[in-house]
Amino acid sequence: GMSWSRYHRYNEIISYAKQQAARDGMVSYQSIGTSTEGREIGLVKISDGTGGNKPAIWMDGGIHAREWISPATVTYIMHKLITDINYRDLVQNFDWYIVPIINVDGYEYTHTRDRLWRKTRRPNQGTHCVGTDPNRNWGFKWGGPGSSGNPCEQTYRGPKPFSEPETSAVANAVLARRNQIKMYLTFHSYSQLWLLPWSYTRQRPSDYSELQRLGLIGARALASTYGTRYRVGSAPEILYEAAGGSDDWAKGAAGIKYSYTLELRDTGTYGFALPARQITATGEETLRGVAATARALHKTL
Ligand code: 0X9
Ligand code: ZN
Repeated sequence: GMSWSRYHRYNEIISYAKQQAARDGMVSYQSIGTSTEGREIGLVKISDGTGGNKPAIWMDGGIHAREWISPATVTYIMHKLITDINYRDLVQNFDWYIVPIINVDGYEYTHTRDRLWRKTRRPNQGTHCVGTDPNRNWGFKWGGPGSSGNPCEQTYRGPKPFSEPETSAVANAVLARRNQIKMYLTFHSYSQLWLLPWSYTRQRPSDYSELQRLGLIGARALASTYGTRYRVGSAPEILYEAAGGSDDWAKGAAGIKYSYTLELRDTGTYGFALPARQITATGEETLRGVAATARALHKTL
């Protein structure tokens, strides 16, 4: 099993995912690519296996290395979808694709060298500064506002779109299932925000009110669990403008209508160093938010 009382290393999370796949016929595991340092990027599929693909929901975590609550929460939700009968409807109505950690090298680096590392670990040419911001590296409106061309900055976009093997692997896995995936959810921390498209521009997409409707349903269900309040809105309106993120790419390039970034707990008391004793509560409230949004999505299909 998995303990929720501490944050786990990359190997533990991947082993857990593989164990679930070995034990439960509803769960499968595959590698979708390899990081710069040679780590496997794992994708879990949860599907009740009545043959044929259903509408699907994609969830990923750990784009940013230091945001430990993200892989922990995604793993918690995965665990509940597999084991808790209260969420069986969600597995009957949707296939779930889950990547617990995208930036696997960066995640390990935050455990061994630098707790506050954010970027990937690929060396850059002509500088000693290492890494690319994997949430400025996606190939939709790449190079726009809020991204840097300087490899020494935290928001370095990389030398070209999908220069990082990690973002490229995830993008290819999403594209291969683009017609099946109805919602894209990516988990970051911190600030307690349910972010709606777009992030690259202040302009709202034409379906903004529909995206906002499902976001508000999620945020309300999340808050009703332990009172954790989220703000719902686009990044330029409630955070900052930033181009090259996975959320904008999922909507703008992969054509997935419902695309959201969740910024999990907290609002700054602990920030990225959220204590492990908050994993269960964060996992539980986020699960309820995701479940409510997924059920509302199902009604629209
Ligand atoms: O800046 C980011 O990538 C995210 N915030 S974080 O503190 N986790 O780094 C916000 C991402 C919002 N979406 C896009 N900018 N596309
Ligand atoms: Zn982040």
